Amino acid sequence: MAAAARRAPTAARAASISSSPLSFVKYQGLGNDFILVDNMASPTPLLTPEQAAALCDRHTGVGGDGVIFCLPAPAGGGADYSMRIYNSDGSEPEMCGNGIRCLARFARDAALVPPALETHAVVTGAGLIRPTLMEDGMVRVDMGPPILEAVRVPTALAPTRGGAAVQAPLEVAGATWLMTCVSMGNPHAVTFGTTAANGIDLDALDLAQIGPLFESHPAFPARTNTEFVHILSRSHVRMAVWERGAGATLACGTGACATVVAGVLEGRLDRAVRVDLPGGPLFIEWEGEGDDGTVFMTGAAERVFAGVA
Ligand code: ZDP
Repeated sequence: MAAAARRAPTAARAASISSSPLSFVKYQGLGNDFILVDNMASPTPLLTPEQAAALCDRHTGVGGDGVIFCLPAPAGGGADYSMRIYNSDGSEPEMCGNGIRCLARFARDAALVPPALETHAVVTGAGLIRPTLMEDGMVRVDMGPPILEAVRVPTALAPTRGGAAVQAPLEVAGATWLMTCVSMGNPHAVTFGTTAANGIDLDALDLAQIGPLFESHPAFPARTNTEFVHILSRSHVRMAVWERGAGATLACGTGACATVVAGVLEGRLDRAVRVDLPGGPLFIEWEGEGDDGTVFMTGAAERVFAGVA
């Protein structure tokens, strides 16, 4: 499967996005928006990373935070389909939480799976992930357990607890931030701020200025998604995200999962938490009592429009 978020070549803003007409459907989950492509006839994405980046451009393309391809599952593995995604800069992440909710809706809407199938088994760069289409239109996803071992996140920050980097200090923009590093298949660095207090004043945070300093910090060899969190209670937080390869987005599903895992590890949060993102709420539950429980994410996913590029 895909290598971890390969750095994309500079996206060519091509006048023509592909040589032959490409049908797509636009979906969004909490304002995290994606261009979905039925790629079931081929194991290779129908677009190059450069073409995907051009489609994602909000001025000269369709507009989106990424392009998601619904590809055939490997034969004999029992999965229903595979997911690959390119970020809006053309880099390829392993997983995408909001995206997989959109993909499950797309697979049903486009009749790529039997209509009665509620839980889909999806092959991703982070292994087999299982979204369930709920009767109320929400999608609940079994995201699997988090990866906490610092070298596997990956982060070069020195582990502070077992193999994990929990409240590990990191110098950025003249301040010492306390970072907890979690992989949900893709890398996340979660911070509740520079002290043990109740998190960050998100209204005062200059995300566009500070986000890239975390994303490309040498402490994160595969770059990182960064979550900035304000605590409202042990079961309710606000979170802002700077995404690897996509910048400030309205929501990040894997980031919301990573935030709750980090909050539990730091002793700040319970294991069932509402995460308010700029685009709306996600509901996260970390099962069990130890570090190896599965994370469940529940949230919306909606079809916006279909088109041909
Ligand atoms: O890891 C990355 O490079 C992310 N930008 C991938 C996208 C994550 C996403 N926002 C999510 O919801 O998990 C789609």
